[in-house]
This record gives sequence, structure tokens and C-alpha cells, in this order.
Amino acid sequence: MTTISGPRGVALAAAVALVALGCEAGSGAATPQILPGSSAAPREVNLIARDYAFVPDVLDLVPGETILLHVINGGLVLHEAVIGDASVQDAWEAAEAATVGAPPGPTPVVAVPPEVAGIRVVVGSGVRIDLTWTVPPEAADPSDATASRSAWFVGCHVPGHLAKGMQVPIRWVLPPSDAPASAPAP
Ligand SMILES: [Cu+2]
Repeated sequence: MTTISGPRGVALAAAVALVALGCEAGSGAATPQILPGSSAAPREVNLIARDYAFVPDVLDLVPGETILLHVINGGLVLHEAVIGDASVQDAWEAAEAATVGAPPGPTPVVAVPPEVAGIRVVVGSGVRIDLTWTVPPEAADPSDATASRSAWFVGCHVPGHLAKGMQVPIRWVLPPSDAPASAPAP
């Protein structure tokens, strides 16, 4: 290995130090402020499923906003995105576990009771599915003792996928006071 010396070496070292400082400054950047979506102008949200993870690793949502969710499967196998609290996630995990050992062919149809159905998007490899969805305003209501404020997450319940890491938390972003989220649909 060649040792860099002389004025040129010093300049190079300084440049490297500047680049390192630049990275340092960028790493702590705050999450950009979210402008909540409305039914007239849904906020576009990308959720990418891979083998076996979701991107981004936390999903920011504003209670009561309307989003246009793009679920993109960049992996090689079938995935799904189930959005809801623990009761929703448990229901789908149990329902889909029952399909283990099913004969080859189309994925068996599975269902759960409507009150724990949450939002579910099943998406094949290389496919993108769009869904317009109004986030329940009460999902993050701290005054509601039954609200599972921090327990909402996105999960894939194709058997084995959750355990491989296909779950990301939902982070509730409270709307700025000057831009309230749209009222829920009646
Ligand atoms: Cu999956």
C-alpha cells in the first residue's frame, strides 16, 4: 500500500474529512413534515414488499387522512400487506397458518371476521396494487382506552413471512394544527 504524503496528501485527507462530516450531518435529519391527504387529494404512500421485509421500515400515517397506498412487490414470491392492530394481525396469522400443507395451485382463499379484517392487500411478485384508504381517526386517539395506539403495524401473514421479519410498525403522525386531517367519510 502506498503512503500518501506531501501537500497533495494533506488536501486529500481534508477532502475525506469534509465528506465524512457531510455524512454525519445528514444522518440525523428529521422526518420531513407530512401534509395529510384528503379525499380530494390523497397522499401517496409507497410500501414495498421484498423477500422478506418491508420498505420503509416504519410507516408514517396521520389519523383521519386519506392515502393512496401503492403496495409494490419487489420480491420473487407472493406477499401481502395487512394493516391493523394486534387483533387484526393475529386473526390473519391464524387464518393463513391453516393453509400450510395445502396442495400446489392457487393460494387458498382465507377470511377472517370483518371486525378484525383491517386492510389487506395481496400482491404477486413484480406487481403493484393501489388502494385508496382513509385511516380511521380513532386509531391513534389517546383518549380512547381501547385504542391500540402503538400496536398498529403492517404485517405479511403468508405462512412463515412474519417470523422472517415482514412486519413494520405504524408511526402516528399528529397533523399540524394549521392543516387538520380531513373529516372521516360519513
Ligand atoms: Cu410476505
